[in-house]
Amino acid sequence: MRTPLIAGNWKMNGSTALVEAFGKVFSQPGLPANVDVTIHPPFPYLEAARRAFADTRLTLGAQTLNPLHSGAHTGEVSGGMLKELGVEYVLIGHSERRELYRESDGHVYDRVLAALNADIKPILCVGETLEERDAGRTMDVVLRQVGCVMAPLDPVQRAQLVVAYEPVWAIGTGRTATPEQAQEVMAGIRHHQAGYDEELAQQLRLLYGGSMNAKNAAELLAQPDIDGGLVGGASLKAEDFYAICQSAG
Ligand code: G2H
Repeated sequence: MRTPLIAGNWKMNGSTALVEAFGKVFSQPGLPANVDVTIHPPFPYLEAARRAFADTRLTLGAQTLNPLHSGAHTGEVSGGMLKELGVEYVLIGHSERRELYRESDGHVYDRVLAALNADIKPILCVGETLEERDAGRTMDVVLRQVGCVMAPLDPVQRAQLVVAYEPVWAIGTGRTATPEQAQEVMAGIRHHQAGYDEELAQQLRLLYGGSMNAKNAAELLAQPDIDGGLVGGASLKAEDFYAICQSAG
């Protein structure tokens, strides 16, 4: 009943040639009918991606946005600008932004609201560090990160959100959470959301992220509470990413 979503997060990687390669590979038939796919290139490639993906099932995503509408904020990009380019999803609260750019839970919430106000679906990224996992604090951390965003939203807003669980220790390390570890946390997130609204909790799409690749995707995606993936390194090769999307059907 939940449509799987596979999101490719290019981070600060990519080129016009990579955009074109994705356009070509994804114009082949063979993608399962019930899978949504979004690519999150760096901002400068969004316009080229819009053109290259026009005849494919690929939709456009961004990696962040500024919470404000416009103004004197050199280097920043607003939700309205992304919407004008055709962006449908935006990553918010990725651990790299939380850590490297000091984005707090409050900043994350402001960005989620800005995305919703621009009619862009936020993909809220959450996850614990290895230290937090070893201290038995995984669920406390993850539910705090989800709860502080979800709680103030109304049901219409909550229905727009996607949540990506990305254990920080699995990001870009080649060390993937086991399907059981990922399932346990994601079932916990869904159970927590059911406390607000059972129906919305059943509709909420939960993605796994952290060294997902063409080899381990099928096993992760077979878990009952994993509805898709947020893929970094393995989204930089069109054929590998296509294979991941195929295993989501
Ligand atoms: C986690 C993920 C994509 P990777 O950051 O968001 O990256 O698949 O390289 O671990």
